[in-house]
Amino acid sequence: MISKPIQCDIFCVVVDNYGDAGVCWRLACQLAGEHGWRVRLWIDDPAPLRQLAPDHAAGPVEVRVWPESWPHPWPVAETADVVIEAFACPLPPDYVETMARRAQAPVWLNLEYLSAEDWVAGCHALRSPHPRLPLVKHFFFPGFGETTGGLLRERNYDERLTAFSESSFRNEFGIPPKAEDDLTISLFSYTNPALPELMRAWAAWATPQRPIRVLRPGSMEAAPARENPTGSFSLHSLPFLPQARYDELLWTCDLNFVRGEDSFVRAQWAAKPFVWQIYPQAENAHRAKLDAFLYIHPAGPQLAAFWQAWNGQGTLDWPDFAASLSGLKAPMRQWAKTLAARPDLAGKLVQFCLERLK
Ligand code: TRH
Repeated sequence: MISKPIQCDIFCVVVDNYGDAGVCWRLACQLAGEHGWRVRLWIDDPAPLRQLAPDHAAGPVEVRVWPESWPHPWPVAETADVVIEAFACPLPPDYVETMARRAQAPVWLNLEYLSAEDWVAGCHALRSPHPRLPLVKHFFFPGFGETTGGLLRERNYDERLTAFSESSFRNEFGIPPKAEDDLTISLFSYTNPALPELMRAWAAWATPQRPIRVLRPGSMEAAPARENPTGSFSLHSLPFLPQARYDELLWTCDLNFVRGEDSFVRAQWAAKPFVWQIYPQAENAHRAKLDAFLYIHPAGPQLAAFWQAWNGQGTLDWPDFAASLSGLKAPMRQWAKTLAARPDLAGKLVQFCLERLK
């Protein structure tokens, strides 16, 4: 018998940065807030979560820090109907033993990384029986195609966007009001050897008639804006914003530089031109992922040269990319519309679990 509401444990190991915690928190909030599940998020390092969701103690998810040592044996009542291990993080062995002692085995999912590669659709939902215990783990792959696990997108996304005031956001962070030809850019990236070159290109390209303002989130404190002598190029440091407010930054900008996984998805929902710095992997495994996304995106051919250069292949040509920006607006909006019309990841995951919990 499954409990009502459905209980779900999500396990997250923070490998680095914000993405592991960011994805888990977003999913956990949707399962609890939109689907009424009782969700616990087990996280080994709560530091990134404090920045992503400073008010996380207010709910709707119960956050638990992985204990140094787990009680042995783990009580059956302390397991859940649905168990999600994020990005193949190893579950505590005692917890797994206890999962097998439940009257009905939990639905056990490994939430995988996002990739646009072809093989993802074939691997989504595959079973992996436990070698010893009567348990089956399923692979749950996020993805862009209809036969994948979909993408995280909150039900109230459009409502929040409609209620958003760009002028209030600019005012709050001391960014001058938008003039017609001013280009506002958000910049969230890994250490990138191409950045100094890009900064120089921006400073050279900007004029008083077409100024560039770069908004760089992630500084611990907002610092005064830095400008070139004519004031046509300025760099504004913004604090690290809570997750929902990061969307507001993306909505404010004409062009967004994003990275990793979750900010990359948010830039697509924001439907503005964007540049992705992919998470670098050993033996350049990330190159195939980058190319796979460029292949499926309707503006892929126009984006390819600049994106590849931003990811270490080729030379950045800012004037050329800047000239393509207005033509990128329509395909970005079309792409967001196409993806938003598909079922979202949390909804698909709930459906998947309910079918197996009957
Ligand atoms: O931080 P990331 O690089 O995270 C990850 C990790 O490197 C991880 O190990 C890897 O597996 C994964 O990428 C692919 O980038 P990402 O995924 O974009 O996560 C950043 C999160 O931080 C995202 O949820 C958006 C959020 N964010 C804010 O909430 N406020 C901010 O001001 C900024 C800049 C980001």
